[in-house]
Amino acid sequence: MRGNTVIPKLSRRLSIVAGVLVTTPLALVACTAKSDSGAGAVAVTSTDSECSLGATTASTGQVVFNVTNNGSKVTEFYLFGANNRVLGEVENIGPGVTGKLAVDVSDPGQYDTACKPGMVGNGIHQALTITGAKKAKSEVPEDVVQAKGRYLDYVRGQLDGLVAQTTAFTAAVKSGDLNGARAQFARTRTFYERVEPVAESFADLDPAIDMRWDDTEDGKQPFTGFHRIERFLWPPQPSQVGEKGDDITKSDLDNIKTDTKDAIAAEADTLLKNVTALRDEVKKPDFAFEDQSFVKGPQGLVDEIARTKVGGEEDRYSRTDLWDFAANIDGSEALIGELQPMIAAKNQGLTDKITTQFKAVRDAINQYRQGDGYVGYNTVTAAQRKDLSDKIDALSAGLSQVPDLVLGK
Ligand SMILES: [Cu+2]
Repeated sequence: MRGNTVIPKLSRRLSIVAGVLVTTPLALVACTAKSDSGAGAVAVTSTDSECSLGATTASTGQVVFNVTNNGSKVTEFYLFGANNRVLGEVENIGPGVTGKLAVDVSDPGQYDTACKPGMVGNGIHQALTITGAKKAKSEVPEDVVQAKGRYLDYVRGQLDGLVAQTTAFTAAVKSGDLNGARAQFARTRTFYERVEPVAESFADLDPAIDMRWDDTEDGKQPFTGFHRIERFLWPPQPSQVGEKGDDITKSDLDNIKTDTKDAIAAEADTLLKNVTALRDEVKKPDFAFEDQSFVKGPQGLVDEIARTKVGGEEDRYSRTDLWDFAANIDGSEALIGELQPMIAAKNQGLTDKITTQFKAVRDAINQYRQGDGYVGYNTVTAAQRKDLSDKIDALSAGLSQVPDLVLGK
């Protein structure tokens, strides 16, 4: 998980703050006037304490959100569909900046949106009603549809691996074989980190499985999943308290008194239950995820590392971050592998560039290999982290050209 994506259940979110009046921009009027086209743009204004939608209804078809951040903190915006699934999100919108989200919405009905100023907590939710006739999804080239099908097979295979490894990992935790559990922790997470674009579309399961302490609002929300167990296996020390990304906060350190053997055994059971639920959901024959998530996945995985992992915040107790980086790159390469024929047919130069950039990142990560794993990330210096991050940024820039290219836009 990229961190900071805790979202409460849909049922808890439908108490909506009513009566926020926003002047409708002219562009919106012009757009929604063509009601038969199904096109519409919703202006969203995010401040540090409010999330205002310029319209509370939109039409089926492509729904565009122009999200302006008038607050002082970086914000995010989400659209949720049935079963609390994330249909689309736009992240990292800085103060004063407008981010755009375009989502194909085929079914009319009640939807939910959220702004998340500061990228922490539950977010500020507003309902959105989608009206109009059921629409076919916008046309996606047939080769992309087929590539997505093959990618889904890969994801399902990884999730089988995740369930098997988590079964062994949680059994070790519960039996008191803590050295065995420590040895399995990073390897178990690899299966999860490879398929994050799919896992993250489950707005309840992803945080429950992979949240960080930072997502708990200093302990106001329950701390669950892999990282809770990680903290039990590698208890933080007072000397680790500090302000940097991979430091431990005081509240986190104080909270370790709740990591009793019984509490952690219960967390282990819940973790296994949640990864199994994720596997079972994705295994359903009618499971689908957004075409946009698929074509943006390669860059999304790489940006996970660049934006929210290279500082060492993900695995701050165990220092196994390099395993996660490598797994994100595995997942990104698996996605690119499926898209490659389409990219190469249209732009061989880009294919070559991406291949070279992947190799540079892989080589950078591989220099930290030790045994069948990696050195502790605490031993990687600031200058080395910067070098890694520069190579990841270059790869991200290359991958950013992929979605429009393969969708033929
Ligand atoms: Cu993660």
